[in-house]
Amino acid sequence: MKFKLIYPRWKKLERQTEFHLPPHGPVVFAATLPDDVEVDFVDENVESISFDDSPDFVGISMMLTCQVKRGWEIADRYRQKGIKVIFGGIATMLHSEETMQHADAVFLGEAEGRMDGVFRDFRDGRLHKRYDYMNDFPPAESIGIARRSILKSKYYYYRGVQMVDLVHASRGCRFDCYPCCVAFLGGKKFRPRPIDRVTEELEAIDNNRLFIVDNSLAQDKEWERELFTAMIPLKKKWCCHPIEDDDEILDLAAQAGAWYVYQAIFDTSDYIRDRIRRYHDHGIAVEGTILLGLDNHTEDYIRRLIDFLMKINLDLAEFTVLTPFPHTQAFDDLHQVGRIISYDWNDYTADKVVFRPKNMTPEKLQDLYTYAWDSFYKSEPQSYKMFKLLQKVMEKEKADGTFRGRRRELMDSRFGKMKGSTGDQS
Ligand code: B12
Ligand code: SF4
Repeated sequence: MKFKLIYPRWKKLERQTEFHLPPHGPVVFAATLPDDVEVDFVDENVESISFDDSPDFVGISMMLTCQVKRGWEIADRYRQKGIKVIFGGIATMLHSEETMQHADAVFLGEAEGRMDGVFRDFRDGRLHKRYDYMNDFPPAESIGIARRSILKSKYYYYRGVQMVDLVHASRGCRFDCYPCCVAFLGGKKFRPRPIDRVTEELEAIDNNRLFIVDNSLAQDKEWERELFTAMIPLKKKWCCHPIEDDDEILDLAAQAGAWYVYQAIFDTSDYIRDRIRRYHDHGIAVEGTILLGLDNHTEDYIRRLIDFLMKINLDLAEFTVLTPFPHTQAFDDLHQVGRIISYDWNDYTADKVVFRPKNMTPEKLQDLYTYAWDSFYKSEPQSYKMFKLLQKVMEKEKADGTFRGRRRELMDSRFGKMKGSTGDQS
């Protein structure tokens, strides 16, 4: 059966250097499909969709709120041709009612162990409108090796440098932060995958540089200790969300190849200053993620926050504005008191102000957002800071003999990787 799986395009942050990472949800999902399903994957961020074909069944995988309207348009076109469409992924769960208007089926929840049933229903002509497995999580042991062979690897290069491959070692998050919908999606329980399954997957990936996309690695010290210890012999280099603030764990992470972390910077405290310093002490770089527009933010506060960022030697910074994504506390609070000014999901890119801030006008916050990017990258442009970060990983690779060389990268970027070298095990 021919199944066309589509990942709709979305608008990247206005000020961010534009590059594309290989989508993760679709490849993890593809590993759950029955063996006889032939997958044709299109990432619309890197190639256009040809609507001239006639697949047996279409799947649309949506991660972000700013993808949903495009996802619906794509579905409408296939459904006009009489082809059935199923939606899944994070943004499908966040926008399920609206998405149902454009779907033959919506799948809510994690796909492991469920696709044989869904595809049987499709073949038998009794596809359900809604498959709801929210809060009914499959065992972490059932998460297979992502089916990366569906990706067209030649697209995931930036100026001849291969982008990181994505992988995850756990699901769920035991924190429940104000602007975040992860508790709604994956529950508040930390669900680690068995470490041998993770290392098996890491070994199978033909890319030395990875992005471990887990919500936060700082959820279970013992697990981190075991995971990093098991990763040391693999000599991979990776970025991730926060790592436990503990010298022994940071040291193990560095030995296991921690390259840089995305770390939220929410105030100008000594705690934050020291947190960043401790990563640096262990040779781990830091990309600060800074959310602007919280209720305690005044113009003066934001300006001071940016001055502070310059002093703590962040390697990179990514600024976004508070965005009330559905199924977050932020959405409930702002919606309830009528402070949301746009419900157009295309505006929910995290660089547009879609609500009325408490201490300033929306226009002022929008200006401060631009000011933040401009000020931080004034003395050293973003591309230069990115290059310095790349140099750091190359130094680490040269030190342990894993450096692939620019020539090989350039060949791969032009001609794609040799067949069979994508690490797919499915
Ligand atoms: C990785 C990631 C990214 C990567 C994505 C890279 C890539 N190419 O994939 C990057 C760094 C680009 C990114 C960017 C952003 N992200 Co992000 N990201 C994530 C993260 C951490 C993991 C997503 C993931 O891969 N999960 C693992 C996969 C395996 O799970 P999954 O996709 O749900 O797939 C499963 C099922 O859904 C199902 N499935 C998937 N597809 C399909 C399809 C069909 C047909 C079916 C049936 C089933 C199915 O099968 C899979 C296996 O069970 C999530 C948090 C999270 N835990 O989910 C946030 C998250 C998705 N991001 C979020 C946000 C806010 C952003 C940003 C907007 C802001 C920011 N800076 O963080 C930016 C985008 C800004 C912009 N305009 O450019 C929010 C979502 C907000 C929203 N509603 O839009 C999340 C939920 C985090 C949060 N804190 O709330 N992100
Ligand atoms: S995923 Fe990050 S932001 Fe969301 S609840 Fe967990 S720690 Fe907080």
